[in-house]
Amino acid sequence: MSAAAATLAFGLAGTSQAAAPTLREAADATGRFIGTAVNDGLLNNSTYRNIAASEFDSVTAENAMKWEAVEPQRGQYNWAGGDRLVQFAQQNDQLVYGHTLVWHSQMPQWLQNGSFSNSELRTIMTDHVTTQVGRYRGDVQRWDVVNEAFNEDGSLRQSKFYQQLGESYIADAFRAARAADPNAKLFINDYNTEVRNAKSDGLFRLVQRLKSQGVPIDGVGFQNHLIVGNVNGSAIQQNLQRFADLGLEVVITELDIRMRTPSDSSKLQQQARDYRAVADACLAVSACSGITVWGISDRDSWVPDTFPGEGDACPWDGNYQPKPAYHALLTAFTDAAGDPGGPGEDPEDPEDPGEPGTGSCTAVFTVANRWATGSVVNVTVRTTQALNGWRAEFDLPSGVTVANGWNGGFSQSGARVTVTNAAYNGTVAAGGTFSFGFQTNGGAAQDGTAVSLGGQRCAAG
Ligand code: G2I
Repeated sequence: MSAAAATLAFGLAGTSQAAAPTLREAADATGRFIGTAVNDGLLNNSTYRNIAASEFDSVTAENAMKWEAVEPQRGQYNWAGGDRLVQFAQQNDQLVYGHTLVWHSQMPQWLQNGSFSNSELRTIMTDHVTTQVGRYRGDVQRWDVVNEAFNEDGSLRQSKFYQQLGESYIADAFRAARAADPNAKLFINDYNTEVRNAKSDGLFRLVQRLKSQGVPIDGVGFQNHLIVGNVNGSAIQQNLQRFADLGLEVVITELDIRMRTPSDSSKLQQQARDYRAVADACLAVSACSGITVWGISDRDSWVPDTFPGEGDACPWDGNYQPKPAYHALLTAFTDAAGDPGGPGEDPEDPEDPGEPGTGSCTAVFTVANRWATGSVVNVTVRTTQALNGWRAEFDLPSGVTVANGWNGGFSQSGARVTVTNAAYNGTVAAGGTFSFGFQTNGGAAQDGTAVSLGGQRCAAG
């Protein structure tokens, strides 16, 4: 267990007076980062500053590192806002996520309206990337090198760069960034790519092409500007996983979940469940290194300006009070850290469901039905090895118990449920599957819960 996890466990095991962990402590115990977009103009508001410093261990410039802010005149750079962010991060022991180098939006006028030959435009782009990444070499750990390159149908957006340079502008931007800071991780970032659809398929194919061409890309950012009541956690998890399976890091880069305003308690509760679903999706994918929320407070969010009548999308309300969404994020991390089969796992622990990705099994843990105080779950496990009797294990959320089960023998100790084969389904051929199901009391199970087989953690199937 890491020092942070030990601290967290100690904090939780204490009396009810023990201080709750902050988001960053809870995220740290899972090995993930929790970030926020930072609005440069608000850094002199002490409430804002305190929350940004104490609750987050990663910061992204909401606007200060965009091309129009950084290079307002050709070749003349203004680093004031970016430098303030880096200094803030260093004072508070935070990561910096650089946003963004090449984007069709928020380009300076000289670039937007200028006419350049193709080769001149390519040089302008690579010079900008080289200069900005070089400026923050060692200070910025991840960069959104290319932002929002896609149309909704999965084709490449007709930005100035694409129109003049074709798809190769993307590879050139990544190469320039790698040369300027070989240690920074380089991302492509987009919105409406959270689940599998035409746009994320286009992104997936592009990333495959870039990888096959040896272009230095390390990760994919998924913005997650979402709508309350319209969040499908397992679809998000599956989509993150398919990009992770290409050997890439994945990050939730700009999470907010908006609603029609005014809010009410049922919308706020639904929003909390939606935040939790996104966090759980990331936490279920080992290559998902962190989550950044796009703003701290509802009062500072970009949403109402862009979507009139909608808002209240952030984890803190307009008075900087934490909302149910905040507590949902916190609980997602603390539950994951406390789940020995989850991201905070301890491989030395004999009770641990095992290291992920051992390759001997895959499991699909599906919540088929849920209500306030219970759920119905189906689990299917595929094994690569022939089995003569089996034992499957998984953890339920705190307070949730198995009421009754089928196609297996069930026992529960604390959160841990152990299921052994029934008389009729213990023999499974190599490559074959077995299934069981159960009903819960005391709350619902979580879709995609990790399952182990004979002590080996199964990959999500
Ligand atoms: O639109 C939401 C986000 C989508 N993904 C990329 C992000 O970079 C983008 O962030 C938003 C910022 O949150 C806004 O604050 O990007 C907007 C611009 O596309 C930002 O808004 C702009 C305002 O529209 C401008 O009027 C303002 O001058 O911020 C500018 C700088 O303060």
